[in-house]
Parts: sequence; C-alpha cells; structure tokens
Amino acid sequence: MADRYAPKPEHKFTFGLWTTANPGRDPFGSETRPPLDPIANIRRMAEVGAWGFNFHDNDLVPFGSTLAERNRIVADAKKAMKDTGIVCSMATTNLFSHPVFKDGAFTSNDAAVRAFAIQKTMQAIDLGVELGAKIYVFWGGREGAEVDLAKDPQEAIKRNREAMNFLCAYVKQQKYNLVFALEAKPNEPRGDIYNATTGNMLAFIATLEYAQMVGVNPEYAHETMAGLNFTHHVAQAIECGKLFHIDLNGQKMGRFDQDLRFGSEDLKGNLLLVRLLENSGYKGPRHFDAHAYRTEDSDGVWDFARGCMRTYAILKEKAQQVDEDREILQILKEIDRSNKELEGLTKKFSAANAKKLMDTPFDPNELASRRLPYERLDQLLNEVLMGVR
Ligand code: GCO
Ligand code: MN
Ligand code: MN
Repeated sequence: MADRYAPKPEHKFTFGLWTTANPGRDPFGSETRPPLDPIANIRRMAEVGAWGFNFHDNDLVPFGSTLAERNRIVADAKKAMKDTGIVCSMATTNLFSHPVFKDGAFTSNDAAVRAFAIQKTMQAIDLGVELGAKIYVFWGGREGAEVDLAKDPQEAIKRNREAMNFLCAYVKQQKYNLVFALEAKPNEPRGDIYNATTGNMLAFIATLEYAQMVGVNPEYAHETMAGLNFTHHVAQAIECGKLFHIDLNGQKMGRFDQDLRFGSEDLKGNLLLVRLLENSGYKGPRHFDAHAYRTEDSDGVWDFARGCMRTYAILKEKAQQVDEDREILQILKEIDRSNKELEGLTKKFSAANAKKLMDTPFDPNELASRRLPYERLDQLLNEVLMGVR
C-alpha cells in the first residue's frame, strides 16, 4: 500500500543546506558528525522527497572563494538540480559567522562593515537568483547588542532600514523576480536582537520604501523562545498579506534556540499551525529550519528530515479531520453568535450607525450566561490528535 504521508512536490517541503549539514557543534562541544558536501546534500534532500532547498551564500560557496571556484560550484549545483528535479526556493546571506560581523552587519557602528555587508548581500542575491530562488530571507543574527550604550537602538533600526531600501532598489534595478522575507528572533547569538518578534518586523516593514516587496519569515522556535504564541504571529502575518516564507521546527519555551525536528514539541500547537497554513491558502514553501539531535550520526540526519515532513503530512490530515468532525463542527456552530443587524451597525462608522448603537439595549448578564463549551471542544481536539476519534 502506498504511504499516504509520503512527501509530495505539492507539499512544498524544503530544507536549508545548513540544516541537514549541521555537524552537531554546540557552545560546549565540537562536531559529532562529519561535514556534508553541499552538492551531495542537495541530492540526498531530493532523494528523501524534499521539493526544494535553501542556502546561505557560504553554505554553497565558501567565504573568500575565487570567481572560478564559485562558478564551478554553481554549475555542480545546477546539475544536481537538473538530475533530481529539486528546486532552489530561497536564498539568504551569512552575515553572522565571520568575525567581521561580530558587532552586527547592517547595524554595525562601522560604516565599512555596513557597506561590506550590503556588498556581500548583493553578491549573494545574484547567486540565489542564478539558482532560481524567488524568496530572499534576512535573518539578522548579529544585529543586536549586549551593551546598549555602545549602539543606539534607534540608529540601528534606521541603518537596517537604509540597507533594506538599498537592497530592494538593487533587486528592482536588476529586474529580479525576488521578494524579501524578514525573520525575527529575540536573542541568540546576540544578547538582544533588534526587531525581536514577527510583530516588530511587520511594523518595521511598513516604514520601508518598497514595503510591497517585503514580508516576513516567522520561525516557530523564535516566538516560542520568547514565550509567545507562534500561530497568532503567523495569523497576523497572513492577515496583512505578509507571510512570504515560514521556518518550521520544534522548541521548548524559554530555552536557547533548539531548532528541533518539526512537531517534536507541542503537537497541538503545531496541529493548529498546520491547519492555519493549509486553510489560509498560503502557497509558499514549508521550510524546516531545524537540525538532528547532536546524538545522531550522518544517517540519523535523514531520519530527522523524513520526520519533519511526515509529521507535517500527518498533522495536515488531522487538521482536515478536525474540520470534518461533526461534534467539533456542532460546537463551533454553537459558539458562532453572528448577528447580521448588529454587525451591520459596527462594521463601519456612520453618524446614523453610532446613534442606533447608542440606543441599542444590551443585557450583559444574559450575554455572560451564554454557554462556551471549551472544555469539551479542546478534549475533542486532543482526542483527534491522540488518534481515538
Ligand atoms: C536560527 C535562524 C537561522 C536562519 C537562517 C536563514 O535559528 O539561527 O533561524 O537558521 O533562519 O540563518 O536566514
Ligand atoms: Mn532558530
Ligand atoms: Mn530560521
């Protein structure tokens, strides 16, 4: 029998080259896995059923490579893509590994570092577009501070804005078919990172010169680290037409950035997240920005990758089951207390509506007594999840 949870191209599952190549290094210990060549990585991703891959410039082309080396690697990557059918869905810049970026890239106090960061990003955009990327992610890992006296946070936001405006204009001048997706994170590697949440990013985007080509790339781990509700952030991004990309993974609240296998924590939260993505008509990639446990060997990495995709496919089925469950539907119907007349009054302000509303009598005690059977609703959701419905 065919595996109904097998990954399919229409799932749009993607992995960053850095995710499956993660060698298991952490602040307390060295690598537990050997390096993985990027071209072999691309081929293996295709083999396990990913639709696409993403990369930082230096995941593919090592920092400081010559033009000839770069071109040879690009040719090899294109061949792997052609042979396997995998696409390059997103590209991004590594503006965090080299010591030059130790105090920030676009927000550094040093104008030469800022200019170098923009130059490096222009080159990385060219590289991404050459491989077919349609989305370009900005994650400012070093755009933050430990010593707030050293960098004016307001100035940092302005510098970040200037960089975005410059790079948007570059994309337009080059006539690239590319949009930007900004990824927030509250901290790590910096003590505090500017634009710490997806909500901050949405507000920041509204101040950009080419705001229409800039959206967000929320990451499950990042809002969760901060103790926030990730699904609410994604919903807000969707609601304002700004969900351009998404980083899915697993994370416990209040910890360092764990980047665990998707669904390994908080299955209920992830079920509701998948339901939101699937029901919203979101067409973008489902990117797993995570890595295998440090305890895994090279083969275990692919168990990790398969697990991310399989969990998503299962949760997608469960979400559908939730939406078809008669008892759940009945409760949702019961708590949906729409009222055409009142809604007509409050939808849009007019003097007549305001007057009518002022004259409308309400009985707060009667309203408060209306039943909200959330215990039963949540139990039913749990039972779908536990597989007994
Ligand atoms: C993290 C971040 C990164 C970015 C990546 C792409 O957890 O450290 O999420 O993995 O997503 O650098 O910009
Ligand atoms: Mn992360
Ligand atoms: Mn990420």
